[in-house]
Amino acid sequence: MSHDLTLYGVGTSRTMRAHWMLLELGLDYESLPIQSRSGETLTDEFRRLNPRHKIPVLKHGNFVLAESAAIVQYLSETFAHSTEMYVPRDAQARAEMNESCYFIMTELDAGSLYVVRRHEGLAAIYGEAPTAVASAKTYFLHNLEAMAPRIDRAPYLFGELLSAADILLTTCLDWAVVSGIALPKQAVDYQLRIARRPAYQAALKRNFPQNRG
Ligand SMILES: N[C@@H](CCC(=O)N[C@@H](CS)C(=O)NCC(=O)O)C(=O)O
Repeated sequence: MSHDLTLYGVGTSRTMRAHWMLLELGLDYESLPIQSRSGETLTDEFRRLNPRHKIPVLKHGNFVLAESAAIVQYLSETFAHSTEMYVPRDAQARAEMNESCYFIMTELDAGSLYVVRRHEGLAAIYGEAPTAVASAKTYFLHNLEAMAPRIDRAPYLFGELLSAADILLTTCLDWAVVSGIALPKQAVDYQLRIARRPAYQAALKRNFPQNRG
C-alpha cells in the first residue's frame, strides 16, 4: 500500500536515520537524493518545505516534517506495529524514551559530534579549533557512559525491540567512529548487534550510495 511518502536527503548521519526507519517499517517511499552543501537545500522550493534549509525532510501527503529525531519518532508512531518496534504509547513511557532521544540529540549529536565535524571536517568553513575538537571527543565518551545501563540492556536500549532511540544512538556511534573516536567495547558490541539488521544494511546503501557500494 502506498502512503505517499517522500524523503529529501542522503549522505549524512541525520539522513541515514530517516532512511533506516522507513526501511525498518517496510514502507515504500520516494527518495530525493539531495545533499548538504550542494546548494540543493537553498532553492526557493526547498526553503518553502524547510525554512531552516536542512536535510532530512519527510513529506507524508501534505504533512511536512524536518529534524531527524522528529521524523523517526513520527514514522514509528504512525506506522509501527507493537510486535515489530518499541513505540511507547503512554505519557510516562514516552517521556522516558524522549529523555534518551533528547539526550542523544543534544549531548552526543549537536554538543559533541557536530562540534568535531564543524572544526575538523568542515574547518575550511567554520575555522580550526583543535582544543574544542579534542574536548568534544572526550565529552562524547563521557556522555556515552551515561547510556551504559541502557546499552547493556541487550539487545536494544528499551529491551527486546528496536526503537527510535536505537536509530539515533547507532547513527551517532557510527558517526563517532568516522570521526576517529574509539568506542568502548560494550558500544561496539551493541553496534555489531544492530549491524545484523537487514534494514540497517539496506539504509546504508541507500543513504551513502557513493561511499558504501
Ligand atoms: N538537527 C537537524 C540537523 C540537520 C542538518 O544539520 N543537516 C545538514 C546536513 S547533516 C544540512 O542539511 N545542512 C544544509 C546544507 O549544508 O546544505 C537534524 O537532526 O535533522
